[in-house]
Amino acid sequence: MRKIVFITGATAGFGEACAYQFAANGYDLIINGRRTERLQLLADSLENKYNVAVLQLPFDVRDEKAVTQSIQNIPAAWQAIDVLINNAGLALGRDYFDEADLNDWNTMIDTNVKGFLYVARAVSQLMVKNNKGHIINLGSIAGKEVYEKGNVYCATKFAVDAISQAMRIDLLRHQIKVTSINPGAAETEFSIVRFKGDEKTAQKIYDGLKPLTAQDVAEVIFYCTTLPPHVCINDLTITCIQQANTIYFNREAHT
Ligand code: NDP
Ligand code: 8X3
Repeated sequence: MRKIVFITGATAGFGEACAYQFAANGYDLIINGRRTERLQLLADSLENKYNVAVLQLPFDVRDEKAVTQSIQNIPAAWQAIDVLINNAGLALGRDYFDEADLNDWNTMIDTNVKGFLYVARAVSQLMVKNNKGHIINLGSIAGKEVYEKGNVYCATKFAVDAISQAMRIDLLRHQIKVTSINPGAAETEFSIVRFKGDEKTAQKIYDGLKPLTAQDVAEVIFYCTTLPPHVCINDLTITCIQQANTIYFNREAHT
């Protein structure tokens, strides 16, 4: 029987790379994001390249009703989800606490915490029904250690860390695996989104670095799903070799 992976935020970055990684390994895919044209292009590409089945599930994770209804109405043939990659998320702004924009804070909290919870809850209910499942939550190194001007983005990822621990405890009785993946700097659309389209400022984040790629992260995520049924990687922090934590980088090492 073919396996099914459900990926939120599959239209870019880690989510998109995971879609290719899992499709290459024979998974059928449920893909989510708000940009429907990108979802369509991705679905076409995955179907043509890997001969897998793809179900598009466009919704904004902040929309509680849309999330719950879309997931509850997943066609019966698609409900036995093996892996959820709970990935949709973003940072907005990098400002001192007293100068930050409240809209940015609200959007990050609504997406990274509340949206993340809506998806995890609805999918975990399907997994409980089917008596199997592996939930992979995208946290961040920013959820392990706060950095200057990281304030609320870091807080949302600390929340992801706490929720992952809580899920692991509460889903223990159903033997559902919960893995928290915590990448450091990775070059995706993340910084362009964070700096609201300012590509020059976004690029500075990676100056002198060979950062993680989306593919690096997708390969690690996929690896976590290949272990025997009794083995679970609970929590992983991944950085490029030039990053020690959220603050210390060796930007001179890369030429
Ligand atoms: P990208 O910006 O490249 O991709 C983000 C994805 O999330 C897009 O597919 C976007 O799709 C989706 N998304 C954002 N908001 C929503 C929403 N409201 N509803 C549905 N989908 C949404 O970023 P990354 O791939 O880098 O980030 C993915 C996750 O990894 C995030 O949770 C991020 O916090 C985390 N992370 C990123 C790191 C990095 O350095 N890149 C490091 C550590 C963690 P669309 O716009 O089409 O809705
Ligand atoms: C993204 C990594 O360090 O830019 O979560 O916050 S960082």
